Amino acid sequence: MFTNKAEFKDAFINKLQTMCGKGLDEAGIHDCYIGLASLVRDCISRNWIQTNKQYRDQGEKQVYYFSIEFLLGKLLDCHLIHTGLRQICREGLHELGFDLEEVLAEEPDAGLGNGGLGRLAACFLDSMAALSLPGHGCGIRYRYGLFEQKIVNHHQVELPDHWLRDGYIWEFRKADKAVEVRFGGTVHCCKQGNGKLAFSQEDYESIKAVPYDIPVIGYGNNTVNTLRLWNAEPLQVDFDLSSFNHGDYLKAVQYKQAVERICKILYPDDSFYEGRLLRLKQQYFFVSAGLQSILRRFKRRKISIHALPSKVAVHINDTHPALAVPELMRLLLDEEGLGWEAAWQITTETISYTNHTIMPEALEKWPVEMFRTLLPRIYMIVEEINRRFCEHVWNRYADWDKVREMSIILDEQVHMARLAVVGSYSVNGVAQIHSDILRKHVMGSFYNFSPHKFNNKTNGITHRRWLLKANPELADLISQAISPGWIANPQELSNLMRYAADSGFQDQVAEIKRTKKNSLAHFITGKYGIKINLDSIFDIQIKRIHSYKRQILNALHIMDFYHRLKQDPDLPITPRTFIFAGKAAPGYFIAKQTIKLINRLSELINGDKTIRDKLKVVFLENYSVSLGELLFPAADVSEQISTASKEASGTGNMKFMMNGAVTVGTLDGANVEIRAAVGDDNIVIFGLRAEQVLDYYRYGGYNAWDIYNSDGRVKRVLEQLVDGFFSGEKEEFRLLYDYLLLNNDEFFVLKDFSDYAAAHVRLESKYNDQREWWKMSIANIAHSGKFSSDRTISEYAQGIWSIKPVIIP
Ligand code: 26W
Repeated sequence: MFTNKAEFKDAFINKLQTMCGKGLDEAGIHDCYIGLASLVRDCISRNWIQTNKQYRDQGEKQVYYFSIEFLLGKLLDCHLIHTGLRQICREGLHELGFDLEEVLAEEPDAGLGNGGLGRLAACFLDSMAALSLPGHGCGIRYRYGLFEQKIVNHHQVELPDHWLRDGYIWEFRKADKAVEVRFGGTVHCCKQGNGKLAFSQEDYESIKAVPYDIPVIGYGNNTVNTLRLWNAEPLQVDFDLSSFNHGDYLKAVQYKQAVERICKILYPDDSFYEGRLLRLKQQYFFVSAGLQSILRRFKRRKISIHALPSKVAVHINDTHPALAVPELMRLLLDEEGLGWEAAWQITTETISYTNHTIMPEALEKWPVEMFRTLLPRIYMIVEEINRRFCEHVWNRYADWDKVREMSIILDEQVHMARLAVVGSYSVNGVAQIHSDILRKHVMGSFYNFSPHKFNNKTNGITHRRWLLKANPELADLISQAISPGWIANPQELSNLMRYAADSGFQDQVAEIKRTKKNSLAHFITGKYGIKINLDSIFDIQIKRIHSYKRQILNALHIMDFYHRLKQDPDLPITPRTFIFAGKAAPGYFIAKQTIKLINRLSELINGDKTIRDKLKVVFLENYSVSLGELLFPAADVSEQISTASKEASGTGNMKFMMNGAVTVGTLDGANVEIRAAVGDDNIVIFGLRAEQVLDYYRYGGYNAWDIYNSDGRVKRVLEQLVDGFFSGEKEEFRLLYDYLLLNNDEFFVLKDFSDYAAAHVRLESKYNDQREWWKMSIANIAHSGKFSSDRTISEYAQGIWSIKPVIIP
């Protein structure tokens, strides 16, 4: 341990020797990263052990957050902030001739997630540790994270993300805590002496699940929780290859490869369900391993298994870990020897479930045949869960249509959301409007059947990463103004409202925004050679590329904006820089065409000398947590323009708000609550409301051609997709054109266009009154406390999990 700069420098030099075998003069920047990170590791190791011991000794209830994704990003800087070591390290490194920022850049981004759901899981871990709550993550150690995106000739190209190439300093392999996971084979049933049936699986394929633990470090306390990621390995690692005859040798190698495939890649789809066998394997693999290790630890305490729900909560992040329901049943029935009723009671008092999407194409439905072949015993249990559940439904309604509507197994498919709802004691949505839609529409019959299960937990983000780390200048200014109490209690940010109209304070906020815009502009110019006007409005849309998120609406509006400028080069407009970033699922054609459209637009406009610095369009490659940390603080305007009812919550909207950007958005997801928090004057809302959208879907009455024929601006920009406007190639964006018009514009892009354009006019006039603008900006920061994930996690802890803080001495 070190407590001052001199001690730090000694310890650091020592680490370079022991970890890298190098003296100070030979050490490169990566050596410095390894040296610094392993020093931090040493510093927290005592607390990690102490935390586990305290949890064991005190025996309070703990929660396990099961998620197929954890989008962690870089960790070292957060660890330095949380442990309070940052200043000492920064200065110490400086005196040794190194720059902390450069050292931090050496860390690979742990990109083990697609987007919202995975990043939420990471924010939740951070908040649990900060609030001293006994809560841990359980997931998969993917060899390859989400693909790296490059833009080549305007197109997205995917490259593998080999994030583990140089090793990962934060993971600890725990070989002694491995468990066995079984796939396939057949189930045998025999009657025991006591008359009970016993089930055993035979001729199965066995796999070893080895945990890799990553410490999750609390802010300003001694808590170090654990994120446990499972790796799949062959059961007999050290089989002697030479002892196999030729056939067996091949078999052995094939077995090894098949096992290693399980954890090889993160599936890059975040809204289209595809019934892939390997994905089902991944799901069962980590769920089974996670539950086995929880039960093993629980049983060491020698208390009745019936007490499980009072000591353990298992939360499933969407339906990907929903096999937790039948797997916990299996362990209780087959391994613990409980009867069905007792096992069911324990299971349904232990598991809770969050839904993250209402998009029908995202709902997981596994083919029965595949499910039964891969997981024969689990399938039997699901059948029995369903048989009993359908009986209840029948007894209540005596209506076959109701039974069909709610059956977990239907038309040769296993409906995972239904399994999750039936097997959980709590079901929540992630923003008020989303929870309302679940209750009223998507899960209406389940809500009517068991209304007590349903609740809302509006998402949040960790203000430690998204403000303290990403924008230390703003964080310092806030602390000077209202004292640093907001860091422990983010709701105190509301005290900033006292300064919203203070011109001196406004100037300071504006100055910081300019600094952050400047850093981003430098990055863009350095990487893409595009010159950026710092006096322009930085208008940013960063998220996965998806039709419902409507990047196309943004692009069409920019085309219209460009047209107006071309018509009248002296048009009195405030200059704009439109920035996009986001990945498309590799097989998602429309999303990839959208990326191409934006990149074509960028090339055309940025290369147009007549436009000069009035308009720029930038598509940044490879959106990631780290890139987000550069972008959110630099935004003036936050684009949150999904078709109302489609975005469950959104969390980027919160990151922008916390950094003082003003939202232009629809009344969708958490935008609704952002508006309620900041008030109508501090947000720009446009477009159809959710109920209108849902009514159109149900009753019809919308015709995209009507808009096309009546709105000249809409018609012109659509025509430009197919008239050679971009490159002379006429039909270049025919498929986008057809997609919008022939599908009757399923996400109401045309319908919302004119209102969106009007919203941008309102936005511009607000921006032009700079005093008013900075007042709005400050109001957004001041009201962002509600969207800290500390608030969200406190609500989960009290309202769902019933867990309390455990203070680590
Ligand atoms: C089976 C394919 C698949 C994979 C991932 C379907 C659906 C998903 C996720 C549930 C998609 C997702 O990330 N949803 C987002 O969750 C965020 C956190 O709650 C919300 O803020 C976003 O609105 C929601 O789209």
